[in-house]
Amino acid sequence: MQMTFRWYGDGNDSITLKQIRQIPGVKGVVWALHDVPVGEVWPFERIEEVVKQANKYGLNSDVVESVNIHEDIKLGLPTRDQYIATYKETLKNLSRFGVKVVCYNFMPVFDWFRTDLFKEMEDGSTALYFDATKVHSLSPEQVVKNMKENAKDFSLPGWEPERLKDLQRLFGLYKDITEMNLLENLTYFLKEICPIAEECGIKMAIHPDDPPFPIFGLPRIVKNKEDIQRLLSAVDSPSNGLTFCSGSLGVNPSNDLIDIVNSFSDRIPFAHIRNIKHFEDGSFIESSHRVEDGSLPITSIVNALYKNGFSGYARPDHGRHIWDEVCRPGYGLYDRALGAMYLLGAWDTNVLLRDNLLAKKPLHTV
Ligand code: CS2
Ligand code: MN
Repeated sequence: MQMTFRWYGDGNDSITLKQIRQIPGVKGVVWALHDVPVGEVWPFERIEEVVKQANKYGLNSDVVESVNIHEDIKLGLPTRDQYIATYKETLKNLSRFGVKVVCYNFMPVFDWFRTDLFKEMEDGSTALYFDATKVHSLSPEQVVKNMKENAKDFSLPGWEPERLKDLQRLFGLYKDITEMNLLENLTYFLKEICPIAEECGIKMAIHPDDPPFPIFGLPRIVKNKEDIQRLLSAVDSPSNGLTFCSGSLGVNPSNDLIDIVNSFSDRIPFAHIRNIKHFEDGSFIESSHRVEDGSLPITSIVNALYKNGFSGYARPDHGRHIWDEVCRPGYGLYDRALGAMYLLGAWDTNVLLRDNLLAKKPLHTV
């Protein structure tokens, strides 16, 4: 397992590469060109710039999250082919810099969403929160307004203004799109993309739906084990992979996260590992990564990855906002760094047990 850390780029993140480098065990940044509009080719020079910046701090840039998918592809419109062609060009450009994994999602209109981005917790920290009752009384427009107001001037990944400018029109276009149609459109995309990705040595890793159930009548197709099985077998290529995101799949308590890891371990190039705490009414809060603080079996997930010989990339996912840090919702430094250490602690315990190294290690030479 290679530990990584999401970084929004120079001038777009309050967190520096120097800080990231100082988190024990973090080997790379998970990055994207957030300002390139969806559907456009990522320019070679811009990619080079980020890769060089990361390398200067001894960090790799092997994982990209996300190269977003144009809505015309999700909708299966005739114009999709031109956007698939630009996607291929982006993959080729990324591969020239050794990018190994591209995380993406296939959620219509909205990426992830919450009702509160800074919900106060008992210890005085704040965290992302999903209020299941409140959400039923909100219209899509209110959700967007709410997310924007909540974000306190920070930009949110997946909530790019260009994606949301035309909400009514988009909802209209999705009106007759069923789950099966959406899956067909994803399959069409993957059949085109996977051969190129294979040539480029890139693994495509779809992010599960967050939350993993349909919202506002929009179809969702990466919600559970059956969905994952269906989409991995629709295009049987090693480049058709999954981003295992515990916090997204784990919103549904009937998703058995360990079983999902065991079942698809050879198709998981990238893992997002974070905890959430369930409430009885279906609401949830993004608690610390520690098992006792939430509802998900975080250490057992790490153990399952270990037992399956996981050699891919992992990152702590959203963190709480602690120690008065002013940061982008879910993406501060401190709690995610604690998360990385917790995950590495669980991983290293497995390694130490295997190697029987629990006995005192010899001193290092100077
Ligand atoms: C999510 C998404 O994991 C996350 O942080 O909140 O924004 C995720 O980056 C995308 O869905 C992946 O395409
Ligand atoms: Mn995630």
